[in-house]
Amino acid sequence: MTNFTFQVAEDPTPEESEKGRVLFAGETDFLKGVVAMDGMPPADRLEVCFAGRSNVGKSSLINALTGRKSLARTSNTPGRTQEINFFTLAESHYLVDLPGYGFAEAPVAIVQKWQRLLKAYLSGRQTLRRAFVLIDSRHGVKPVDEEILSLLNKSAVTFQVVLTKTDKLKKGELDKVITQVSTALQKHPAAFPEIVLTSSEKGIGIPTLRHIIGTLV
Ligand SMILES: Nc1nc2c(ncn2[C@@H]2O[C@H](COP(=O)(O)OP(=O)(O)OP(=O)(O)O)[C@@H](O)[C@H]2O)c(=O)[nH]1
Ligand SMILES: [Mg+2]
Repeated sequence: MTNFTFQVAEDPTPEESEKGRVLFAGETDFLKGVVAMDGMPPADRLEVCFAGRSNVGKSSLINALTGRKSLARTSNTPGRTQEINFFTLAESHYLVDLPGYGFAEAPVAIVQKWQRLLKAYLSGRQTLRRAFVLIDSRHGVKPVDEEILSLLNKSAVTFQVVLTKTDKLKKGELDKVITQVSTALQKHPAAFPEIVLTSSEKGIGIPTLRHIIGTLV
């Protein structure tokens, strides 16, 4: 077993923040929703995706990053995002909102279809620079998250864990979940060794994530 140490991503310096801000101040638009690999837009620019369990806050995070309240559709109903949604950012990036996994109430056939598409996407997209795997800070890494982490590992896609909804936790609780997540990540060499703490609701960690996306080449 590898013995990486995982750290909480530091806040960017004012200059770094500014670069991230400028990137995300660029025009953002919904491009298309994709249900099959042959519907993917051309792989002609840098791409990052947001993966995670249903209801973890993927669409909310895209809205917080872009500063647009309803660019990506959010909902209290798990399983809201059912297609792979492509958003353009400043003509240089795609932001990709993935359907949530681990939604027990969806029909089996639908779940299998999503899983196949998700696998094909994660293992076959040349321009995918980083997958952000969102983990609800109240729950930590669950067995269903392990599946996606293993898939990313096998596909050699660098992934970075983003803890969501940290506004719901107390300081001590946050430390516990950081330890749990770090331990779970030990066995995944494709894991980027920094964890990002966020709250889309309070804007926590948003400049940090903008900066990280801005530094990918
Ligand atoms: N308190 C709090 N609630 C949040 C935060 N981010 C998202 N939520 C809530 O969590 C619920 C799910 O958010 P979504 O962004 O739709 O989640 P998703 O991961 O896109 O869900 P699916 O598309 O169904 O997989 C919504 O009710 C959001 O308002 C946050 O930072 N803090
Ligand atoms: Mg969604």
